[in-house]
Amino acid sequence: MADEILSAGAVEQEYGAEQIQVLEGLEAVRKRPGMYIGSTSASGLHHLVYEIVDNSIDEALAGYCTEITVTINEGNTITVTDNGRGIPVDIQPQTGRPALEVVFTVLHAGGKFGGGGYKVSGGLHGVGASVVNALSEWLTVRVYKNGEIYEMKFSRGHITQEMKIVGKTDKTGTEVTFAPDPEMFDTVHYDYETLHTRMREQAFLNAGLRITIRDDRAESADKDEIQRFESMRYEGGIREYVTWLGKNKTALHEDVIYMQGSKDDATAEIALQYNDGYNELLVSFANDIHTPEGGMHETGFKTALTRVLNAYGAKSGMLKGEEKVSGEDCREGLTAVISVKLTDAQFEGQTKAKLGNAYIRTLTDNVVGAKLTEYFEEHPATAKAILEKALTANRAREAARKAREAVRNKTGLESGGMPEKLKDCNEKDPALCEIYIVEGDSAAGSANQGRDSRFQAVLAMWGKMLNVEKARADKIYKNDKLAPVITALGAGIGDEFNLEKLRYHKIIIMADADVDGSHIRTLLLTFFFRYMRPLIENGYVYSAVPPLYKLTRGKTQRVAYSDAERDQISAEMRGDNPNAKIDISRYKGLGEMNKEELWETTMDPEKRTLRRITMGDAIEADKIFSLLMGEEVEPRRQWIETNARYVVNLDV
Ligand code: TSJ
Repeated sequence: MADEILSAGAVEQEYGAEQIQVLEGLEAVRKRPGMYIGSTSASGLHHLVYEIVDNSIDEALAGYCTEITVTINEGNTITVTDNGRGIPVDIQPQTGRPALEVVFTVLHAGGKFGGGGYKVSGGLHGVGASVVNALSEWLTVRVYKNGEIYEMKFSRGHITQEMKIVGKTDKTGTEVTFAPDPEMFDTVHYDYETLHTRMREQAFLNAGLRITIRDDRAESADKDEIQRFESMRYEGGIREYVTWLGKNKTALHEDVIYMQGSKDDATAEIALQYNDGYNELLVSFANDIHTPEGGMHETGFKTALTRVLNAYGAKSGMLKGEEKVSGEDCREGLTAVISVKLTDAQFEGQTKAKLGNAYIRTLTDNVVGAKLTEYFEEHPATAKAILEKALTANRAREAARKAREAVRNKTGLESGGMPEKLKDCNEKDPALCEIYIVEGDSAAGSANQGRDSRFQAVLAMWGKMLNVEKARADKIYKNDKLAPVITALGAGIGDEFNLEKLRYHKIIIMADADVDGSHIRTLLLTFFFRYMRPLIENGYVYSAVPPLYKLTRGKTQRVAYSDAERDQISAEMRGDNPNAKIDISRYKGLGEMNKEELWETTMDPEKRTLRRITMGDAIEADKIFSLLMGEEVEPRRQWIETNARYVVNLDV
């Protein structure tokens, strides 16, 4: 056990006081990993990669690194390389140890989790190498520098090979490979798409930096639906990010509007474009860290945007007398990315994902105030189109409010009447309650019978898919497919959404692994993303993971959730008997499972797997949804073609 290795008794004979302190630091990481990486679930596992990559991005920000490569190796180890200067290897006067060793063995304050303190580099983050080291079964670092290749190895934070020269080189850079410790994490399986999404985001935020991601695992080689290699470099930075986010939407004006400004050490960059839809997509970052809870940079942006549009309206005569457009009106159909950089970022809020520095509000407000006014003066056609849209939004909002009131009164939602298709649970404490949202009556029937009705509710979804792309709030309240979801969850939608009224803290989408299932997931995620975003931000939404195969040998039955697992279990069941007959059948859909099977494989909290939906997933769903519902025929055709092949693959 790791904790035995780290016990004080064992180290005292070998190390001096300083080293004991070092080990106690890393022991603290292993005792409370959640404090350092958020959690020990899949999210924490992926966080290890981000901590390492952040160091390379710092090197890029310092102007010395142009390329970063992230590789998922066979066995779910990760290699990160860059072509920077290489971590310093000289002996530090304070510690008498090589700087490289200190980077990996001393727990640094600062970064996202502590306040101030020592920083490895002049960069903005990247202090987590020792945390990753402590949580790795093993870690190897190679530094290419001074014509030499230096190498050092560790296991669970302990040095297993002192720094030594292992060869010559004419390159410079750093290469780190680590194996996440299975003793520390619920899972050590890396998800390519999760890393891909994050790396793409980082490539957008650091214009010109090339980030390559590769998946070298054998398990993904025979599945051609998995993209195994992607090299990303965006010369246009966040301008291109906005173009990419709005790819499947119809833009209201051709050019992305880009604004930038700085004061002292702080900089603010904003890129935006309007589309003809009704939704707002505002993505903000502080020091390249996503701030889904917003903060001062978002506040400054919103205030200035509203002010500039109202001023333009008054000046151009498009707004009469006292007429005004509201903040929400001004953000209808807006896609915007805000990226600020500062040296003393304060992260606040529930998930430390909200920027607290007040001077950033002033900076962002000033930049948008000045630059957008100037842009509107130079591009009056664009300004008019945007203001026209805000005015229409203003009128529609009034109408929507009236419609909503009318529907409420008619259906009596406020009296607590629950939808017919909801089979509720007995428990009343939302923190203990789960709701399975299931498409189709047969799957919902099995789920109803299979569930533990003490704490699990089941909502059957039915009815016609509403095009949320082209619908305002009034239509959503009236839609027969979505209204029961709103009622069952109990927290309202849009600006009236109230998390405290939420009736279940686990909202589980249960759908088949086929095109229809993927449609319903996309619809629900898009709906949650647009109208109940705090659900996703707070991690309340999950996707159920039903098994793909049933394996039978005589009276023994087991299930597998992937092709790789199917092969592994089949080998296990066969044991030493190569002639054993193992029957493998593929589950065609949830409706095909009986209630016991469904409970055991997909609903029993002791045995099931749930995938937590991230903001990244939701943004992706939102894009696919726009594509499916949008007017552009060609991308839609392509998506359907790709996914049709996916289905063919599943059926092989
Ligand atoms: F996480 C990590 F520390 F292990 C790590 C650091 C992992 C990876 C993949 C790269 C890096 C890293 C660190 N890349 N580049 C650097 N650069 C420095 O540490 C560095 C180099 C030179 C100087 C200098 O002043 O000469 C200063 C620094 C901080």
